[in-house]
Amino acid sequence: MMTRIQLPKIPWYEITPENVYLNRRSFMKGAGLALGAAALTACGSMPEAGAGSAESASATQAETTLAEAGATADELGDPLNTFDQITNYNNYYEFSTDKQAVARLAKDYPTSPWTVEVGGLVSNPGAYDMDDLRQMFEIEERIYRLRCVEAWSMVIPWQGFPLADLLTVVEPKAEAKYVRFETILDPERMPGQSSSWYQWPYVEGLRIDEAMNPLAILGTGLYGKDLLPQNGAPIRLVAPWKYGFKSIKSIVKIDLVAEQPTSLWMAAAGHEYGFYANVNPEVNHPRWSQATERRIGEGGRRPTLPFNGYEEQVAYLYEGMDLRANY
Ligand SMILES: Nc1nc2c(c(=O)[nH]1)N[C@H]1C(S)=C(S)[C@@H](COP(=O)(O)O)O[C@H]1N2
Ligand SMILES: [Mo]
Repeated sequence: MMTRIQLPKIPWYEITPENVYLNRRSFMKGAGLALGAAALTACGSMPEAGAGSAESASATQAETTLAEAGATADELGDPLNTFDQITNYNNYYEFSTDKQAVARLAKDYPTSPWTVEVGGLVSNPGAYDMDDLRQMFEIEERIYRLRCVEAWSMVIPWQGFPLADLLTVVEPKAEAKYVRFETILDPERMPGQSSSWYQWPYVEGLRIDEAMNPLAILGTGLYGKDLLPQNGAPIRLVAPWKYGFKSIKSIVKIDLVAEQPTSLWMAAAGHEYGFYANVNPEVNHPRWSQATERRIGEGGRRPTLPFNGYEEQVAYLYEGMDLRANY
């Protein structure tokens, strides 16, 4: 079931500039219910299809998966990658550095029951059972491009809920400036965690305003099904304007913190993988160009878009920042 109790949310227009979603109708149609219909009425622009009240629109849309709605492309017209591609070409170093081996090695990884601890600089910390999280928040569908720092990409129809929804519930304190995420530590069942190349568990972070941006979701499924282990079941971050490594999988801990967290990749090779990791065709990786990418399933290369094509939604976060220094 995808109908959820609605908790009070920070209205999107209070946390993003006004222009963000105004002309994203193809995105809306493609994603079906990418946004609460209420957000659109609030900015005076009604959904094209199935007008009617905001509540009834979201109630009916919430039952329809992307696949059922017949969505086959993202808002740029690029076709979705297949379920098979998305679930068999994975970066998940806890299992293997071989992308084609991850699915097999992760297949039986137990992801239920699962608890996510949310704490740190918050007024209302909590340990949430995954089943409760699924009930607490309205699960939405988003078609996002995923652009790996290795210069390949896919288009993925996710389910999930805005990270902002969860943060709103735990009430970050004024001193909280960053969100720190941690993957499960389980070396007995995750063979890659025996490798001393990396400092386990996998850690990632966002600045709090990035985390509150409506594009940032906690993903719980794709193609209308719960996530498989190789994609980071049962819950992972999806921050589509950033290189894929920011979208940390199989999260067990979320902390609000005052200092910028050090991610696993910053600790391993900070000169190559910075904290921000915004997709940027103008800033090359020290060992390869980021100007183009290979879309999985496609021949040739395509240009890489600034912020992976989400510039309109996120560029305001980085105004006045040197994006070359803050790679
Ligand atoms: N815990 C954890 N999260 C991770 C990774 C990882 O190795 N471990 N790899 C990252 C990288 S490099 C990418 S490109 C994406 C890949 O997500 P996907 O396999 O679902 O496409 O997951 C990211 N999240
Ligand atoms: Mo990646």
